[in-house]
Amino acid sequence: MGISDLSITIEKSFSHLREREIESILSLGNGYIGTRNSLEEFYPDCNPASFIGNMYVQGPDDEFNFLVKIPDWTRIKIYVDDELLNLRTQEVIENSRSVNFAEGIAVREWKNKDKHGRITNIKILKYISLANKNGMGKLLVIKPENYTGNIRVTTGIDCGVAEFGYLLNMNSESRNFALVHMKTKYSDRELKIFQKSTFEAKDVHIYYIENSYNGSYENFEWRAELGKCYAIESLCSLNGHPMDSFDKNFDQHKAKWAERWQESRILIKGNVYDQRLVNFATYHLVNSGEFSGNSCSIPARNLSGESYMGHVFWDTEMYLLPFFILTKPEIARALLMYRYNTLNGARQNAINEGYKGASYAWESTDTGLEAAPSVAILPNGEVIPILSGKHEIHISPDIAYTVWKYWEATGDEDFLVNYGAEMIFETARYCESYITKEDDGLYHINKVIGPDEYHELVDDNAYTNYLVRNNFDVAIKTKEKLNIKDEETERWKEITDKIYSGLNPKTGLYEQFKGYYNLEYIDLNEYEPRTVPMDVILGREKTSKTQVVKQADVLMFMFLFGGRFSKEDVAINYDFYEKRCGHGSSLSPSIHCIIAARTGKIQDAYRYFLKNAQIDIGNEFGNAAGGVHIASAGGAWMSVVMGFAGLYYAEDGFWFDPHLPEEWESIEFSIVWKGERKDIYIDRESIIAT
Ligand code: IFM
Repeated sequence: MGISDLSITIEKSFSHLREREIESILSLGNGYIGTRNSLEEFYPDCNPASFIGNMYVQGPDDEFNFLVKIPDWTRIKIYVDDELLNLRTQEVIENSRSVNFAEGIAVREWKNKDKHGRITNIKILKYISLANKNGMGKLLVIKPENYTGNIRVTTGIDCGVAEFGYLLNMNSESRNFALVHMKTKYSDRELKIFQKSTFEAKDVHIYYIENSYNGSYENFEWRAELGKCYAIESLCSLNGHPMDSFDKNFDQHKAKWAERWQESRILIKGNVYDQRLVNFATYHLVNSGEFSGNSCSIPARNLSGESYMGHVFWDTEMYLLPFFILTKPEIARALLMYRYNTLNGARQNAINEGYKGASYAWESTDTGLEAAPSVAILPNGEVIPILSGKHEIHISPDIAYTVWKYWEATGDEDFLVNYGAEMIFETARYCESYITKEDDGLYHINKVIGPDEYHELVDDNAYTNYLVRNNFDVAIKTKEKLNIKDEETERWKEITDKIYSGLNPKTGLYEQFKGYYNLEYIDLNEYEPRTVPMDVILGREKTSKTQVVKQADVLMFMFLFGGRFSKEDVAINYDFYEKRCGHGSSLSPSIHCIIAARTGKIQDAYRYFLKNAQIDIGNEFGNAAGGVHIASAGGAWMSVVMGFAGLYYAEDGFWFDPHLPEEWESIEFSIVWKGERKDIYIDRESIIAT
């Protein structure tokens, strides 16, 4: 694999073991449509999949809904004198796949020698438009290198990969374009995918459409002359016939990517590899966000794979929103509007659990109703309960936190007054109904799961309590802004004063939850090097009885509320918890990077920066096949901007406390602060914001 400045290339790419991982890493998207980058002619090892951000389906026997795999618009088959070109059975002279990050284009170069010695040069470009929410395109260029012969290209939309249990094929009869028309089986929602191609060559050719249950294809047949290039341009679109020309669409898409790079790019001087890692992350962040929001959000694996079934987690608010708030606030607003639009679902969750206000779903879909499974089946067949849906309640105050951070950075009063306030109040009401006042006169939150999911049903998880307290805090501030004085505000004030925190003022250390210190200490070094998470090595039960932490928990809130803690206090907690963290989640290393950088432990920070930024490229967790870990892309951006550049912000301004890694000479990026774009330059001597 080669990663150059603004592209990533996978050479000789047909490896059975890595194929599905490559499809994720090289995926395309625009926040509304997402497509895995599969080999267009399809092999059994491939897992081609496309998703639409809000197209969730649920059957009568399903516990929850999930993003459905839609038909594959990328399918192309090439026949030379009726022989299908196939890189598994014929000689592959060259086959490489890349994504040109700068323009959001997937590029495949394939030179194939068939059994008769005929060499065909093929180039395929694919894109999902960043300028047009419903648009996709593919360009095929074919050149017979050493022969003249008959070529047939079948290009279109394949239904074989779609989930027929959930989609009904309406069997359209199209005449001069390809069209797949489907309906969701249980909700009657329509889906149409069109494709119209143009074949520029003057040569006489045959064109026909083939429609069947398995798909809709345009076919081109012609006599191809030795050494001549033939191009077929295909415009695809959702729910409407593509009207524009291929060139116009393609140009708009490329122009939009150029604009978004301008707004989002981080420049690192001094280390080319690190620059490339950050570009990789930025590419996926931009493609995840553009048309996301309002009716859909960004799933944990973006729209690039089936893991987590397209469900949306706290990952979006805590790991992706910082990037959007500071580089493209309108996308951040749309993503928060998704939470506003699912507030009724969150209210229903609270009622279902016997609480008040709004309880956001730990795993959210289009309705906001809880979509976390209640059980999972382990590889050994054991069925275990999944408690996160009922107990990982920090998602609600996490959303309130992000609403407030969005308001701090943008000053968007309209959003706060008309939408944000309601979310903040409703989540505060939920927290109030969950919390209990105990005999010690303090407020406690019992039986929760914090970010560290190795320890379930714990009391007074420090992260949850801190975020809940902040939820009341921002609710009180919002009420003050809106001139609301009422009894509930008084109650919330009392809770913020008297909520249990787990802090030992003498040592500066937070206990992750009550009783954590009594658990068995495990020296994680003894298990290194390891390729599997600690809960797999020790077993779930045993892990829960140890101090091994799955991911940043105390360190997570110290990151979120950075400006409030002294460096010494942060360092005390880092030294304690870093030793105990097994990084069983991809969300963990980036937060360790930021905390280490902020406390001046640059070598640790750099090590964690690499660990995080290589999660997908290096398949560090072994599960990239399930889709890109989009939170780790957000974590890479945060590591540079909030870690090494040391950006902090509050309502009245932003500031930097940089700690650059040894090899980095400078960092440049831009942020939007209260509607104005600021260019930031940081090196060892200066911090310049213009
Ligand atoms: O949200 C995360 C969670 O913190 C750890 N398990 C995976 C989820 C989705 O990324």
